[in-house]
Amino acid sequence: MHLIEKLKTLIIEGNLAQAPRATQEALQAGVDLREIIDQGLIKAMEVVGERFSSGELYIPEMLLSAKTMQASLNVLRPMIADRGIKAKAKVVFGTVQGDVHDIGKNLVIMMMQGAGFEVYDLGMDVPPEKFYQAIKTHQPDLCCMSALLTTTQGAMGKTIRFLKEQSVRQTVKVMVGGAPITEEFSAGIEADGYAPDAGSAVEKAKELLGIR
Ligand code: B1M
Repeated sequence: MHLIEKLKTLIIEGNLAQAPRATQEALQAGVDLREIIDQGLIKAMEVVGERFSSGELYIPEMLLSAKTMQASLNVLRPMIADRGIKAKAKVVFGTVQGDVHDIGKNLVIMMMQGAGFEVYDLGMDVPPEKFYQAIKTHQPDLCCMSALLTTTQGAMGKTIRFLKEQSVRQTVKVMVGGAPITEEFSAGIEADGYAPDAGSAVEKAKELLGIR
């Protein structure tokens, strides 16, 4: 099997033991770094995202694929730094103020990293001021917020209002998600987009940023 196809299959299967070795093999065989990332890692996570969204894969399998992708990415990291390969987009991401649920956020972040995004993880219980500071510091293309409680989803609107007051709202797209969040809620707080799960979150982010 072609080395890239082999690597892609290992990531889809979540084969944490063999994928990093296959990544090394592809490098040693002279496969271009960009091709390993785009056709191996990113393509694999696209497949995983689609299968998760369609209910064919479940959270544990998706987490394992994401971990496998990250292990492969770690093999490539020194070369990526050397070559100065640019991320597809910059993202700041946090679970909103008052909310400590971060499993879903972490999953979405792993999928975004799999898609070639550079993500700054602000953690959980993130107040509006911290989102603002991160936007000032990192100048991201996208600001992502996650909320799992009906009592904390209001903090998303509060954060967007704060970004407006500080005059940075127009510099960044805002995407929201989490179990209680709906399309209507997202529109009501004037977010730019909403996604129901980790697979579609990557697709939505690309759509918002005009990335194909
Ligand atoms: Co909590 N909890 N919890 N909890 N907890 C829920 C959410 C709850 C539904 C359980 C229940 O009552 N049935 C309920 C919320 C009720 C409500 O408000 N409607 C609840 C409650 C009430 C609470 C406490 C208040 C309990 C208490 O103390 N009395 C408390 C609140 C603490 C706080 O935040 N201040 C609390 C605490 C906790 C733990 C700390 C124990 C733990 C969190 C650990 C952690 O995250 N590190 C916890 C857990 C684990 C859960 C459940 C069981 C699982 C949540 C989860 O991780 N799901 C949850 C019940 C349930 O869902 N079965 C529950 C898996 C995860 C992959 O899914 O986070 O939905 P999810 O993420 C998805 C999508 O939503 C989407 O993609 C992800 C992957 O597909 N997504 C995005 C998420 N963010 C996105 C962002 C995007 C796009 C998509 O764009 C930016």
